[in-house]
Amino acid sequence: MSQKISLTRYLVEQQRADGLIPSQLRLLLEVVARACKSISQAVNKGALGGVLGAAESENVQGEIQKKLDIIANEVLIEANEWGGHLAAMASEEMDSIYVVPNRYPQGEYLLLFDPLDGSSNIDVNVSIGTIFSVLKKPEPATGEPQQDVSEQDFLQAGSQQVAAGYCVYGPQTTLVLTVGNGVAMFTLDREQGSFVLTQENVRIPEDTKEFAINMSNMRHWDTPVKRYIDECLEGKDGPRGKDFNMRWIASMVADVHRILTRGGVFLYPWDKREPEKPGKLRLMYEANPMSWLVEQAGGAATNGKERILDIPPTKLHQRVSVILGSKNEVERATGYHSAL
Ligand code: AHM
Ligand code: MG
Repeated sequence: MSQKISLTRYLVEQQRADGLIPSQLRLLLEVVARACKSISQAVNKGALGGVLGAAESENVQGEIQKKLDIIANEVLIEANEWGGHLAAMASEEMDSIYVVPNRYPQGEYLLLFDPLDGSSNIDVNVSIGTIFSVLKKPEPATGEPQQDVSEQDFLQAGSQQVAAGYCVYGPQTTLVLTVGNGVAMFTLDREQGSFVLTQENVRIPEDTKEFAINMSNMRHWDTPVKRYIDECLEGKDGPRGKDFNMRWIASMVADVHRILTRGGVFLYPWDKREPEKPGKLRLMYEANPMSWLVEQAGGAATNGKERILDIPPTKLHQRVSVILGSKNEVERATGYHSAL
């Protein structure tokens, strides 16, 4: 790319070209990007910043929080609450929604985030990231008065998202974004302090020879998932007729980033360890934004039975089974579920 295009310029040009990014949404995305820059600084400092290790608290899902989980959550809230672009926020790390305090103007958007995904990788210096999803606060029915924002307003299917993305803190800090017309990637230029467009029209190849799953859970999987992985493992002498490679980073952001970069399939399926839970990953903070990015790049995302973006959420911290990535592989693995 001969001329550097900053995130700001990209958003302004998108707004001009197709009106997909109204001013409030543009401000929102810029503020999220600024917050990610600041989280990236904290992540980079590591032990020097005293940010590693566990905090003394648990989140709503009973998981021990890391210091950086809490710092990242606070950075995102403080950055976003005063700009007038948001009505409320919801986070994987907070029990209930955070309504913008009434000392600030209320905007029309709702922001959801997993402030620091891949927490188990923080202390071992492996890539982690921030995932975010933006919805519009529903309009009251005609003639009805404007209601205070509530948790119910957040319970919209992923297909209703107006923007989604993640920022991966790895060897480079990269922000990946969709507003519904493809996927763009921006790399943080630390000298300039700005995100620079480094890839547009990201496409996921439809076929792949790479899968990502936590193999240690194999004995707990359901038959269709076991069949799919068994066939991959049989390699070129098996029914797939090709050898597969495996990668599992245990940071969804890093695994999805690899898939957006060179293809692959990612699975975090339901398993028998906790049969009452539909899966480990969270629909609203992880699966929906990632599924939309993957679809926008030509891939697919299902829970084994249906398109993730069509699932009507019933609660904020809902979990879901996830199969996403290269289209033909996702279709095959999903097909094995209905073959039963
Ligand atoms: P987190 O949001 O608490 O970090 O958990 C989500 C992460 C995903 O990033 C990753 O795909 C998965 O959990 C890894 O799980 P496991 O440790 O079971 O391999
Ligand atoms: Mg997470």
